[in-house]
Amino acid sequence: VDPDTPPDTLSDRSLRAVAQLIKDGRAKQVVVMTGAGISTAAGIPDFRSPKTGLYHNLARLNLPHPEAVFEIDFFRSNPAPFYLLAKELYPGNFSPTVSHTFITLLAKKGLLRMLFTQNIDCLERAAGVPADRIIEAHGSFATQRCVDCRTPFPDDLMREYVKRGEAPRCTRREACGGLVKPDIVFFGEQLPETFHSNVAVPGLADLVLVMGTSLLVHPFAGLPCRAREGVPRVLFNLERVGDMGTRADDVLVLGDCDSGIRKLADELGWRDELEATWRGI
Ligand code: CNA
Repeated sequence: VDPDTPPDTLSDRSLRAVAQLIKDGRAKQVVVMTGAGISTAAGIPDFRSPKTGLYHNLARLNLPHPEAVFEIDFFRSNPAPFYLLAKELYPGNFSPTVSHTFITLLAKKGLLRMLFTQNIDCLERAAGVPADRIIEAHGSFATQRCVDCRTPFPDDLMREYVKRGEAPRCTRREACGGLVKPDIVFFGEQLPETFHSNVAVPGLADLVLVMGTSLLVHPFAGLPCRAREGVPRVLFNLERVGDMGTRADDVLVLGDCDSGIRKLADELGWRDELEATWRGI
């Protein structure tokens, strides 16, 4: 979009204008879309950042290609690399960031319509975002089951296996013996039903916040496009991604997302509450 094109809804393409929209009560159905970039400050590497990303560091595991760690056929033949990674990423090892906490504040204030996350680290739940406001589009480590007979596997046992970096086997009475995998979506697997049943929700948003995602993985990457024309969409990311910035009401906040979120909190007058809530988690 021509930078001179005036926005339809915002007074200008700035965080101050976005904050004003919220303060005026004109943004009450906020839809948030997040990815690995909101958890890097918690110490969890993203996939694709050069040098620090997980894919870069998976080179040491001798995979045919880095994505193989999340491919179901590769997992069946060699689950060890995935479990090495699971040991590192398992919930409980990390704390939510300022960006996660901001989403909790939106929910507390009754402004969060829905959070769509690609993350599997469960940090949104840990930050206190209500479960019924979260769509974990790529599943999570919260539950697990046998890849063959689909029988769920107990959480406490799973935790022990993951701590040891070992792949558990199905313990169903009829001795299935299949590999157990957390309910995170691997390449080629269906997204959870809750994603499909809520996929139209971004069309109901009056404000969209996109944070810490490369918007490269479909169908998730298509969610921001579902916002109606004239609905402001704000990107908090290190780089410009997807079609963000192509609409007159898009605001690009390039840089680390915690800094961007703190700026928005400043504009809203929520900064002290944000920091206090974050410290209290
Ligand atoms: P990605 O493709 O690795 O992209 C991350 C994006 O975030 C990139 O555009 C980065 O520039 C940006 N970024 C990194 N750090 C910051 C930061 N501090 N502030 C702002 N922006 C930042 O990750 P996506 O989530 O887009 O890709 C989808 C995959 C990654 C999903 O299937 C996830 O399950 C998967 N993943 C999840 C986690 C997690 O749960 N924390 C970690 C790694 C990968």
